[in-house]
Parts: sequence; structure tokens; C-alpha cells
Amino acid sequence: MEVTAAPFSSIVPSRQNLSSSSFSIFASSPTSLFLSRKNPGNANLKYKSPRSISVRASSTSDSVVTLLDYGAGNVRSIRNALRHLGFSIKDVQTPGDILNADRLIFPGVGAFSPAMDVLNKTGMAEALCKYIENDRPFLGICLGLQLLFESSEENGPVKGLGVIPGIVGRFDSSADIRVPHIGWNALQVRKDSEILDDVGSHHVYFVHSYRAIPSNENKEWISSTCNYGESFISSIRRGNVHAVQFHPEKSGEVGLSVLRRFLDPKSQHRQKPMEGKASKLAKRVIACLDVRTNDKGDLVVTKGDQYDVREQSNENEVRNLGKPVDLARQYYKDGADEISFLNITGFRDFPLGDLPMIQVLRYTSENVFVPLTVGGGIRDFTDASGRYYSSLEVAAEYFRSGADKISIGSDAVYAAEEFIKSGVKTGKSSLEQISRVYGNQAVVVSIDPRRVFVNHPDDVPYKVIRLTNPGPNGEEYAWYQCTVSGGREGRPIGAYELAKAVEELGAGEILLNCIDCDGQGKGFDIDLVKLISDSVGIPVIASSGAGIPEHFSEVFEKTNASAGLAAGIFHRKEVPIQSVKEHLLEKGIEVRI
Ligand code: 1PR
Repeated sequence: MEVTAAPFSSIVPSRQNLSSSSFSIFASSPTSLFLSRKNPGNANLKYKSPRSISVRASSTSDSVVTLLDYGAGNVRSIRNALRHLGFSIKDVQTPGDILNADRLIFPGVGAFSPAMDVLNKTGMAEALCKYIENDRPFLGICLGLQLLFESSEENGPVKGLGVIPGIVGRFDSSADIRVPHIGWNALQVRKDSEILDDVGSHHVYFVHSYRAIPSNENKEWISSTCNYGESFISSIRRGNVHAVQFHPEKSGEVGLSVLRRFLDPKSQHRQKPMEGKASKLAKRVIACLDVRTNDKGDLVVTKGDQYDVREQSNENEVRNLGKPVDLARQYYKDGADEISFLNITGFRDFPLGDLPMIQVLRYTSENVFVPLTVGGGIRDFTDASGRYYSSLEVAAEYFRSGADKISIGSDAVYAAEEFIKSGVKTGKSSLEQISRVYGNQAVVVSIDPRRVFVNHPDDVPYKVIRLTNPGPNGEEYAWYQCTVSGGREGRPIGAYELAKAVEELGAGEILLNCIDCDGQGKGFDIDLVKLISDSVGIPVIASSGAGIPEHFSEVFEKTNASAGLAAGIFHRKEVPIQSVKEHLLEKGIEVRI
């Protein structure tokens, strides 16, 4: 049974509004940084003061969990995970709901400053501190861990709840690591945390650019650390108070076990936490589903050869390789680390008119607990009746429907061209807006380049590389021309120039396709992947051309790609995802198992 109270998110400004100027960011002076535990904010209380609310004895059912959703983004995944585990959700509406909770989950999403702003203005900050001081069962997730610290450098310094000593800072990208920290990483469990008992050798999923550092002052809180260029705090535990920097709701079965152990500690078999074999950020194996409507009007997973998705027969039909939701579920079970849906005709159809794609996301996210990316058609749009939709609205609908990341193709090319021409960041492109509101870790740019051979590096005004294998007429060089509209139109910009520009405009990751290699099964374009992954500081996903497991080890050994993506070999069941992973392990390349 679902407890049908309106969520707190429906009575506070949405994340979009939070970023508007009506909500100021705390720009406290360094001397006034630290917030007392007794007085966590000068809250402009809209509600009865939590101090005057007494904590009542538990009377709610054992299967209800209270969720603090302050309206900052996608908490659909955590809701789905909780329902999947048999729990119903009571949304926090007032500070009293926090104090009266039997168990409280705080899935922090979005940025530190607007989150603290809402918590302070509504009296939730004070209630949270009191709840935690009383050692009530609490689980903070991601930002829900960071907010417990004294302050954050994210657009700040900004005061936090001040429960745990320490400052949350940005990963140092000069330390030879890619920021954001995206992917599956290992934990070093430092003390018995109970909820981490099943993690052991398994990786868990992280996505963040800011982190808290272990110190003498906070060491009693730390239950695990993680290594990413440096050691940072991946979880804390004191009594009944837990928080994790990773996303249990996106960490597959092992993540669900973390939630289960928190929600129902008594029924869980206690075991000595296993010593983990996992040691660092794993290379990801991603399954990609190119989705479009076929000629009969059904939404199908299709797959092209060099982007041509029609059968080479008289009927010339769109290839049909299965149903999107079924295939996504199968790939989750098979061990895919992430699943991408690309609405490949999104450039001409309006994605919000394409409700089946939204439905696909909703159904998939109900029982697929790894990250989901969706792309295709993310841009500003005016429909036939003259109604204008911003790209932010399109993205918001995707996030609400279960996407963790959105992927922008054509619109990012136009934005990069403009930026390179003018040298000015207008802040108005879909890429910049979505990145500002949801964070750059939520924005992927999909690049669709085509190789153009040249005889001499000076033949074109774009970055040219010397080819490992010369072109058909002995050309020693090539540049990679970006395309839009599903490869239909070449643009005056190279993949290198695009990648550098979109990183500056706020992309958090690059999905690097290659039209020449797509569907060919002859391996990734190593020259291209090396060029791009050596040129940017954000993670690069190598895509197009995988035919055998060895192609994955080749791309990870010869380039700095963070992930390898394939479509055809998985859809046609030629190579199981597990075979790819077993091969990578044999080659000594760390993957999530
Ligand atoms: O331009 O923002 O509307 O986004 C459109 C999105 O759709 C882009 O991400 C673009 O890459 C994708 N897209 C458009 N047309 C096609 C097509 O195939 N006709 N698919 C298309 C891109 C490439 C990969 C593919 C890999 C791996 N598909 O996603 O899955 O190449 O394939 P393989 O392992 O079988 O070789 P916008």
C-alpha cells in the first residue's frame, strides 16, 4: 500500500526554480562557515518549529519508509528500488514528518547550495539535525551524505548541516583523474557498518564531482573509503545513522542489499564483512539500444550498418531487433553496467510527443537498477499549436521518467559551433542549461563523426591525426567530421574541436560513436578514441564497431576510454555481456562482476 501524501517536492520550488535568482546562494565568509549543530540555519520557518514537535513513539507499519524528496531531480530510481523491496513510501511534507519517521531516507540530488537553501527555509535542516542527534535510523545518499558535513566548496563555501566535521571539496582533476567520478568503484570497508556486509568484492556505482576527505576529526564516522586519485569518504556510520556517497539504487543487486540491510536490519543474516577484491574504478561495459518507430508504428530496437537501419531487401523495412523494455531488462540481468536508449529519430520527432519513449523509461526503471541514459531530440521545440518547450523541459521529463543521464547529439554540435565562432558562453544552449540545473554528471554529449581522409595535415582547419592504417588511396591522415540528424548532415567542425568545446560548455561525459565503424564488427576506431580520450578530462565512452570481446580489451589497453559500448553483438546474441567481462578480467582489466 502506498501512503498517498503529496511529496515535499510538490510544496517547494522545483529544481529549475531553485536555480533562479529568487533563491540566493549562501556566500558566507570563511569565518562564519561552520554551523552549530544546535542552530542549523537561520531558517525562515514556514512550519511549526520542530523544537515544539515531540517525537512520537513508532506506530507506523514496518513496511513504510519515509523519504525526504526536496524536489531537486530524479528520485524515481530510489522510489522504484524501495517498492521493489516491498516497502511503501511516505513523503515528507513537514519537519514533523522527519521527526516522526521510523526510518528516513534522504536521497540528495542536485547541487549543495540550493539543497541547503530549501532545507533551511522550510525548517527541514533543524528537524534533520535533531533526528540524527536522536540516533534515529537514517540513510543519506550521495548529496545526502555531503550535506551532513560542515560546508561545501560547491558554488561556495556553503554551510552544511554541520553534523560531521569536514569540508566537501571538488576532486582535483590535475591529479590525473577524470572528473566527474562516474562509474563502478570499490570500497575499503573500515569498520563494521552492517549495511555494507554484502558489498565485499563488488563494485558500487558513483557519480559525483565533490567529495569529503577523511581526517582525524571525522574518523569516528567513517565506515568506508574509496580511492579515486585520493582516498575519500564513501560511507559513514554512527549508531543508526548511515550515509553513502555511492548510489545503492543504481548499484544492481549489491546496491539493493545495502538498502535491504538498512530497511530491515533485524531480518538480515549478520555476516562478517568480506574482504573486497575490487580495488579501483572499473571499466564499464554499456549496452546501447537504438530505438525508433518502425513502419507499422511499433517502437522497436533497431540497429544500423554505418547508421542505415533498413533491411537490404525489397521491403526496405526498419530492422527490428526486439522490444526496448524487454531487452533492457535482459541486459541488466546479463551484467550490463549501464543502459543507453537513443531515440534515433528524435531529431525530427518531438520527444515529448513520443510518449512511448517516456513509457519505456518508466517501465525499465521499475526493475533495472543500473544507470539509464536517454538521448535523441533534446532541444528547444515549438509544437504545431505554437506551444514552446525548452530543452530543459524535455530533459526534466526524461529525468522524471527514470533517466539518470540525458545525451545530446545535434544540438550540442550547433552549440559548440557557436561557442567556437564567438568565444562566448551564452548559457542558453540546451547543454549549458541542463548541465547547470542537473549538474554536468547528468549530461552526455553523443558525437557522430565520419572519417575524412586527407593527404596532408594542413589540408583542413581541423585536428588531423596520422592514421595507423592508411586510407584507400594511401592517405596517411584523417580528420573526423561531426554530423547531425543521425549522420545525415556533415558539419564544419571536427570531433576533437567538438569534444573540447562541449567539455567547456558543461558536458560530463562523451559518447564517442564512429559512423564508419558502426555495425561493422571490426573493432573500435582506436585512433579516434585515443585522440578524444587524451584530449578531454571527462570520461569518454568508446562506441561503434565491437565484434568480439578482444575489441574491448584493445580499446581499454590502447586508449584512455572509461567505457566500451556495443549494440549489434548483444542484440544478435553473438557475444554475451558476461563473455566480454570474463575476457577483460583475464586480461587484468578491472570490471564489475
Ligand atoms: O541528434 O540529439 O537527436 O540525438 C540522436 C542520437 O541518436 C545520437 O546519439 C545519435 O548517435 C543517435 N543516432 C541517430 N541516428 C542513428 C542511426 O544509427 N541511424 N544511432 C543513431 C547511433 C550509434 C551507436 C551504436 C553504436 C554501437 N547509433 O549508438 O549503438 O555505433 O553499434 P555497434 O556495436 O553495433 O557497432 P540527437
